[in-house]
Amino acid sequence: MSDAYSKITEELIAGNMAGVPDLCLQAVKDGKSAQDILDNALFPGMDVVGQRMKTGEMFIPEVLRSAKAMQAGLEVLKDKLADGGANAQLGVVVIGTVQGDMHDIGKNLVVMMLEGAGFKVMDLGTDVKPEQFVAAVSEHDATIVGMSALLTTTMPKMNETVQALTEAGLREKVKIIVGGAPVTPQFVEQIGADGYGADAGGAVDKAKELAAA
Ligand code: B1M
Repeated sequence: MSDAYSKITEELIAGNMAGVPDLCLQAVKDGKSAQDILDNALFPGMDVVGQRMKTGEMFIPEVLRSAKAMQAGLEVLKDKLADGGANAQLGVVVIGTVQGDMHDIGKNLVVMMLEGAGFKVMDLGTDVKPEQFVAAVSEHDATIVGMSALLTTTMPKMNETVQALTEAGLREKVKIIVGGAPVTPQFVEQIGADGYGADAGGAVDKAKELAAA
């Protein structure tokens, strides 16, 4: 890892909300791509935070500061993550983190990349109940629903949301993409969703594929 990337990783772990975006901007000016900065500086930092959270070396307030520093870094990279399709009209995506789950960094990254690819995105935020997904699909005439979950305990809410869409008579109208660290392709099949994104880029590829189908 380069010194510049090590510094970003260190500052992310330390929760430096001003330093992380400044360093990301500097890396962009030095010719690094946004994706490279994500893959080799920001993601490795969050991995360390996750490990330290698990072992009790970091507590929630510290993890939150790191999360905010990561979000600030993402904001700086946002425009550079677009893949040039910003003028395309690929459809409307309703997206959110499922009920009971407050994790939104990965979901926000998916939102940024979908917008960059040319989708109109209605971001419902976190802790989104199945009935809120259903209402938003009708209200915005959405063609794709995206759900994110980071907790094994909230994954069943994805299944409940698929069922709620079916009961509301909307299942045929929308394609459903799910993702988040504990989600697997097998789980996607199990709940009858249409696609899986292992990461934000994968989510966008799947959304484009489903939009074209
Ligand atoms: Co939480 N947390 N957390 N946490 N947290 C995890 C997820 C955990 C793995 C940490 C650990 O123990 N090692 C663990 C979950 C264990 C499990 O269920 N298997 C955990 C826990 C236990 C908890 C609490 C229960 C802790 C507690 O209170 N005791 C609590 C739950 C709160 C709640 O949600 N109800 C909690 C709270 C928090 C904070 C609020 C402090 C904070 C979240 C802040 C925020 O998001 N605004 C937080 C954080 C930051 C984490 C870790 C450290 C980092 C998550 C993250 O942002 N990663 C996380 C450990 C880890 O993942 N290493 C952890 C970076 C992000 C870019 O990756 O979100 O995976 P990710 O997104 C990826 C892919 O998953 C994918 O694309 C993204 C990358 O390109 N993706 C999609 C995501 N959504 C997608 C949707 C798609 C497609 C792809 O289609 C629609």
